[in-house]
Amino acid sequence: MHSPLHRALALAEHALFLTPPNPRVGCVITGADGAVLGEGHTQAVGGPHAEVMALRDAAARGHDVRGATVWVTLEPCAHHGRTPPCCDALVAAGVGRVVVTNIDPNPRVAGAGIARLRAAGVQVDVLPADDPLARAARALNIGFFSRMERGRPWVRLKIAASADGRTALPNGVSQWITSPEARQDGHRWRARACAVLTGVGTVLADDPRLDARGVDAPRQPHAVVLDSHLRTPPAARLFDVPHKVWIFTASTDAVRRAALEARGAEVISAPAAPDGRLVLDAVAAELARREVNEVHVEAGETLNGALLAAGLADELLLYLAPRLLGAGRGMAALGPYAALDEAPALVWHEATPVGPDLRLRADVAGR
Ligand code: AOF
Ligand code: ZN
Repeated sequence: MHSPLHRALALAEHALFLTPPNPRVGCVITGADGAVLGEGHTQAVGGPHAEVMALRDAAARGHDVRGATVWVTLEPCAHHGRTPPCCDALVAAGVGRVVVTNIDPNPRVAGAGIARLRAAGVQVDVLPADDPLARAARALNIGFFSRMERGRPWVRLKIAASADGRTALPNGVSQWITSPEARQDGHRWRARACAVLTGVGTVLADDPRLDARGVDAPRQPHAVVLDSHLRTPPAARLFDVPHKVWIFTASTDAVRRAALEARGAEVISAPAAPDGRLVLDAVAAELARREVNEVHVEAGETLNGALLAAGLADELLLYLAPRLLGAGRGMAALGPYAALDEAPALVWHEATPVGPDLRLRADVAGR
């Protein structure tokens, strides 16, 4: 059955590039006859939430929302964050019922919004967690849920490869294995992330800009470089883009640090393991502390392998080209394993043609 929650979810999807680090939330208000009185979605961070946008929309259309039903894709907030609590706005407006897809995992909300609505006499219904709409609303904000529930971002590894999984020829040539259509699609995935992350090896080899281009996105993800020894060149192209640049390092070289800071980077000290590599768990925790929900990784096989081995890679976003390269670089430096069950397992959940290529998505199965 088509419920107003489907419309609310579609509104939330419209906010895909807009709201991070806030979750994308949609809200529809219906009258007794089911007619839509108002609707809206979360605005850019610091702006109004979905419920407030829907209440304003109803007011602008001249509708009375007393006794109305509110359909919203996340529990209305109960806290004073950058904006006042939505549950209070709904109570003040006199709505009769609120239907929510998911409880807000933010510990400052986490059921308190629902409790306050009920205490004010508003009927509140929450979908079961396995309802397809609840799942879809959660998936839309997978990074927000990850940050709130696990204290770390949702990490998506984007890899472009040949059909036999090669990301570059033995001589290093990798541009362009996949098509312009696949590359453009990849930019949409960059744009929805809070951060685009790579390793210094990729910066030195490819000089990527790490921005989202050709996407109608109102904000740019942060660019993050993992750079143990501060080898990022101050002339790197990623500095030419109007995004924040965060460089994680274990180096204490003040001269290099100053040169990068002069280019606008924030240099962040992180612990290193005895082998000199950054402790990835610490980097992930710091990214979450900085309100990073989704991390879009475009790195080489070393960092991809390290993230997978550390259990920090949650999802693969693969673009496979219709070409066989034979010898060449792989997707992720892992193993060698002696048994199949030692190797990370995946759960495929999407296969879509993009131009001449295939986009494949898989979750990394927890072990
Ligand atoms: C809602 N409706 O549309 C969204 C919510 O700093 P603030 O005031 O913007 O609050 C951000 C928090 O509000 C965020 O972490 C999440 O818990 C919740 N997001 N809540 O009622 C919305 N986007
Ligand atoms: Zn709110």
